[in-house]
Amino acid sequence: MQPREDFLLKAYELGIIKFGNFILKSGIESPFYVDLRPLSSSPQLLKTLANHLLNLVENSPYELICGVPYAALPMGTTMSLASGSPLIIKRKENKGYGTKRMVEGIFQSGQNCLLVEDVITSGQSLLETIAEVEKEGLIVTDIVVVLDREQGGIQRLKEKGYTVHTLFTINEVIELLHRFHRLDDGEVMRIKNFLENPPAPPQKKRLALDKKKIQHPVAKMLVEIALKKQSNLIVSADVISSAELLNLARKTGDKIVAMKLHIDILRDFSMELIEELKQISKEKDFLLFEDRKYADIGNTQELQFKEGIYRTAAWADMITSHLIAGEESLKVFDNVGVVGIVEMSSKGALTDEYYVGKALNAANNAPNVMGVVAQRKVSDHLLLFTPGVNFSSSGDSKGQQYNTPAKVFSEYHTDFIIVGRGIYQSAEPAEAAEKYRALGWEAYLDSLKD
Ligand code: S5P
Repeated sequence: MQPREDFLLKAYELGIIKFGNFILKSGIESPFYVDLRPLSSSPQLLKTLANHLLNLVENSPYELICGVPYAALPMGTTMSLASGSPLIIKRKENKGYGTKRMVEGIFQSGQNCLLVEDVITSGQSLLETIAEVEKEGLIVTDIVVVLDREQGGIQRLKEKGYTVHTLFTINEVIELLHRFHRLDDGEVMRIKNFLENPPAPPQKKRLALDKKKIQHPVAKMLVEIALKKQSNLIVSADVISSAELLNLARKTGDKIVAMKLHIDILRDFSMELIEELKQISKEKDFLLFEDRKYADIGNTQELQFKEGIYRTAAWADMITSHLIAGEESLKVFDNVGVVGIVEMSSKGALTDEYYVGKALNAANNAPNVMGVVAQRKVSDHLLLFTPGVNFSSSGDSKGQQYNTPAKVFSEYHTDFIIVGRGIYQSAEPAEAAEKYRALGWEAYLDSLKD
């Protein structure tokens, strides 16, 4: 018996592959289930596996090793111990607590990092990990995988130019187990049939917005409007006169879920304007979102929110606030949905990984926070608002940086795009808003397919 075969049979005895009927994460019913985590219970087998994997990549140019969390973490560690190549750790998610980066360990940009994965199916989680690792300036050329379920993942990675080394394919595992009498003919037939004609995953019936564990009543209202209008669009009405503002509200109101305001940039603010705006927002069904970006101690924020000439508390459905003063200071924003500024779109913004983690922590702890402004997916239950969206420009001369709706939906998994100049500076704001709504919604639906 070859050493690989011996390893596989021993691993099988540990329970890394089970046969029967299993519902996979995708909703597909599968006749087998693979879980390599029990391997860690046999240090000897884990060492053997690490040596097999290291043999597969002996000619690869890596300097660092990274296991895709969680199952491949012990494998990566064992490979690191056996080979002497340093390990780096990619966090599964930035949960917001603590101050940790997405990739931990000592490394330099430009170093080549070998990724280790236990099982590859569609390749999606590997692609996400690769993106995170590359974002740190590391180079990924080679990936080593213990088991390929032969469902297109390898192909997807190869198309993107990565070299994938696999220890076993699922067909090979089935054949081996059959040859060594661990599987009978009937079971082999059933499994091969499944592998040759993989069933389509059940249709995703619910939209991502729908699925968010949304608690805040204003967030619920916003999502309801979004689903009704098929729109993820918030127009940023950064105009300086009441006439322009009302005009924009009338022209774009049908297409948007909310109108974002900087009420203090108006030259002719009045409470009458607010009354008219409220009227239009009711007729056209959108929320009023004051982008005040509060950043002070609670007492001052309360005065700024409730007093002064703008009396924001009297009319805004949503407001933005920095989180820099800490969660206690957010309590003053009652009867309104707070959107916390976690990460800014402008070049050189000081909202680095460290800040994002702390800000998210404060956002998570404040019950009146319904969402955050950021340039990436940061939370499962807070809505994500992404400004810096424009089809036709890559930025301005004052530090703003733009992305397209397709990019922010597919890469950041944003919930709402915020578009300012792309709409209000257009010759036809109504048409521009419709374009951002329609293409934005399409990009959003597309982003749910993966
Ligand atoms: O990080 C941020 C946060 C916000 S709220 N970057 C931003 O651009 N914004 C706001 O979004 C900004 O204040 C402006 O009102 C809008 C973007 O406008 P645009 O004209 O650049 O699309």
